[in-house]
Amino acid sequence: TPRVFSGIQPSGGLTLGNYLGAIKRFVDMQGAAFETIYCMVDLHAITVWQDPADLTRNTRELCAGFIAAGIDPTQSILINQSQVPEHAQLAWIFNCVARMGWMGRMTQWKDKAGKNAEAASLGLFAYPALMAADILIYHATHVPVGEDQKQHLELTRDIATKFNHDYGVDFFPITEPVIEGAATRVMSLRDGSKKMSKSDPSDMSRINMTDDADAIAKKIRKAKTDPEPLPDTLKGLDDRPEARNLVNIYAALADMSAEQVIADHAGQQFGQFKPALVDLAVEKLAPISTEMARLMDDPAEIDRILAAGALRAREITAPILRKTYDIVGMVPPP
Ligand code: AQP
Repeated sequence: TPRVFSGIQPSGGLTLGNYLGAIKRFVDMQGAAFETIYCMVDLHAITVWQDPADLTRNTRELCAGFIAAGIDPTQSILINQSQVPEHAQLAWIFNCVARMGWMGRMTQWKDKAGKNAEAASLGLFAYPALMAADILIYHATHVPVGEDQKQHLELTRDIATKFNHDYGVDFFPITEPVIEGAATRVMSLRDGSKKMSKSDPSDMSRINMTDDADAIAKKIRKAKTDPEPLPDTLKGLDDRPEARNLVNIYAALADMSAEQVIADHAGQQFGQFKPALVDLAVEKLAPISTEMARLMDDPAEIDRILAAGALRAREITAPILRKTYDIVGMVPPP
């Protein structure tokens, strides 16, 4: 069976963008067709400063979010990155395979380091090599992600290709990004040209997975739109990023295509469409946030789930790391 790996950073609360672009699709891939491994990537999170107590809490809350959204920890392997040391060990090897120039071209690096790259952490620069290691330490072949991760996945392929070529082996697979669905790029509710992000300073720009029904309703009601009614074809949304975003969110929440949503709501004003979206969002998201809160009441149980996941993961990662060291020429331990 093909193996799926993906991760999310515990760098703040989960957003609707993380849910629709990632977690909901992780749930869809769970089942007989794939072996699924999902990860809280805490080592990635600390590439920018994280308050230690917040990091612990956010990691547990992310785990609760995965489970509440439908990831079954007995069916999928659910892990916290730092508990499976082979991720970081393989990342070092990949730091020596990847080239400075490749990393310097990453748009996420350029965006996050900004104008003051001298002050950014070395870890932020090396981020994509760790991400390649996360994936390839499982020989994963499929990686479901949002649109923003496409470039990092291309780099993962480059690293696998160069490693295989340099050492004359056919060891690491060339991974396929899986960027599908109506909401591969959920945009900010305040600005249709920016992606919805947990680190946006404005809380009104995003829906958090912990928001209650009132907060969800308020944010959607206040979401930026234009004065035109909804068109009768998708094409009519081409220059209307905010309207397009709300249609995409509706489609992804309802498991419909954006075309279907337009067909059903053509000609409606936002005064009509937004309340329909509020109802749908509350119906789909409220049970998840309630379940997250329930799970968070028992952090020891979450820790047990993560520990069990790490044991299962290491059955896969330890032999792959051993083989990698062997290929590289490291003297094996007795
Ligand atoms: N707005 C989005 N639309 C669709 N998918 C998204 N993802 C994130 N934002 C959107 C997808 O969620 C997964 C995990 O992302 P992450 O938390 O590891 O990193 P990120 O992309 O940096 O997420 P944020 O929310 O934007 O965090 P900050 O603000 O800390 O940078 C990925 O699959 C991503 O594509």
